[in-house]
Amino acid sequence: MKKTTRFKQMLQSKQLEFICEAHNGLSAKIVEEAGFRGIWGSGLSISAAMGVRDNNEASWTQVLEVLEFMSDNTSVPILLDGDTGYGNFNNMRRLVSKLEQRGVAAVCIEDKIFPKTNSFIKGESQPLAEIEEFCGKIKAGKDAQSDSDFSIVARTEAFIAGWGLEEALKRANAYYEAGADAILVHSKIAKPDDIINFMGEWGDRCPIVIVPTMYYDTPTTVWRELGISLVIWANHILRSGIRAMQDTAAHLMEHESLLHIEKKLPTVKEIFRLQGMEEYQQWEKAYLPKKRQGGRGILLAASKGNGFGRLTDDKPKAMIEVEGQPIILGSVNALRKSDIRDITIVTGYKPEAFNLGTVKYVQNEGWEQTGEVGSLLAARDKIAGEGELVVGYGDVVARSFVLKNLVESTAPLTVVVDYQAPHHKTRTSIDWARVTPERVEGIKKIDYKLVKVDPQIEPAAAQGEWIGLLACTGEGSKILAKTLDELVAADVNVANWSMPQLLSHMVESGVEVAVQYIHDNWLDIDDIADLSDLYKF
Ligand code: SPV
Ligand code: MG
Repeated sequence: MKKTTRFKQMLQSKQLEFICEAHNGLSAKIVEEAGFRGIWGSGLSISAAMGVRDNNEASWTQVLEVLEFMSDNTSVPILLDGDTGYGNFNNMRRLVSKLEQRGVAAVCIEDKIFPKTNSFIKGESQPLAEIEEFCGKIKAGKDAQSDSDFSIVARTEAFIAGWGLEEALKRANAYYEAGADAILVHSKIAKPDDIINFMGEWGDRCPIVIVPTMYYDTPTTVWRELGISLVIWANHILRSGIRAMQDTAAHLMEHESLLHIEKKLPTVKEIFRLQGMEEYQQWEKAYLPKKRQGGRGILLAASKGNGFGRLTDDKPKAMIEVEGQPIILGSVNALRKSDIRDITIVTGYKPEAFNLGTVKYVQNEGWEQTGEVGSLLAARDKIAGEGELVVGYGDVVARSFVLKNLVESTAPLTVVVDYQAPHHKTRTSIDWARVTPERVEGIKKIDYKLVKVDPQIEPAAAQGEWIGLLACTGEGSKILAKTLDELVAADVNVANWSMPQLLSHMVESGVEVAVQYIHDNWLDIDDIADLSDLYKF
């Protein structure tokens, strides 16, 4: 049902209805969620929320913009407090059509002179509009509406301005005859007498709306017995918000701490809920290109490193700086470039030397005894997950395209193998890899699978060197985690294993590990001589 129709029915129904003030998109949503079947777009509250007075200081189009947010954010009808209609009959015509365009169900106009002042400020001194002029405005509004269910509520300020019952009745009747869908009778006294007297004479000519701000202690049963159609709680959401904001601001100023108030405040998550983030995320799934979830990286950097002399007195080799940049930072940055943002470094020797900001650290307490898998186990919590996982060494630096290609691999597990072990160094231990098919066709796209990684493989029998990088898809990360858990449960002292041992074991157990071939474009920093290679890298 249209909002206009619903509001009209609320006015015309025999039961007493309530609507509640709101002053922006957020408060409108809060009012709707509380269960109100309608919203009062209060002139006082909207102007106050803008930081201006209820004296038409905000232009009518500025009010309209607020109304648009309120209307877009809710499904219940809104009755706008349209003050005097912001001018004469012609302004009223334009107002009505603009409100209809923005999904506002109804407008209330009051018989004062533009620019008005709030009814509770020197009410008696405020002039009332000429009855005929005001009736012309009502007629103009009714003629301007294109939806026959749009409602115009005519508000008389006769009691506010001190004119009394007779004038109130005269005006109400004239407005009703001019076509108003309901009459709002406003009163500023602390008792319900004006309303009771008015209703005694009015009968049921047309629906009556009241605003019991001042006579708030009148029991609701009185309104029912009088046959009031609609009660407006006109400013109470704004007032409660003001108090809450004042309290919080004062507390923060005084205590310089969130400690005593944080738990009492709505969470940031609650803000997101009110903003409708869930709906956004559903559409995001439908319309945004499927983006990989930012994955996880684990860099194993527990060892001190033996070939660096005094350089590793106070830091592990991964933190030795070349041109002001720790070795490991190259890997961290390459991971980040591949959208791997959740990076964990497994530390061991001198963990306090790591100072890389937004990465996480876990310490392998047994780093002096364990093998690389011991370090991997220290980051066990980071292994299984939704996005990709990259496991690498803190002392291996690869160009970012190497990582990017690796992360994009769709195979559950993928390793990078240099098909021609670099000659630039004299290493004691090379992680030789056997790969099938054996014939290495340059870097052609062939489905190469790992057979084994082992420094003991005869160089002539190897198809290349594993460069120390392993990537897993979400599925692959679960396979890796399961393998590790089973090995731990089997009590085979897997913590002492090297990564090549783990990879070879997985392949032997039937897990497929894909191979991406590269040549060069990576460095393994094992000793001081390698640092000069890094300098040139
Ligand atoms: C408003 O809420 O802006 C009203 C009601 O017009 S009152 O403030 O009581 O005049
Ligand atoms: Mg008002």
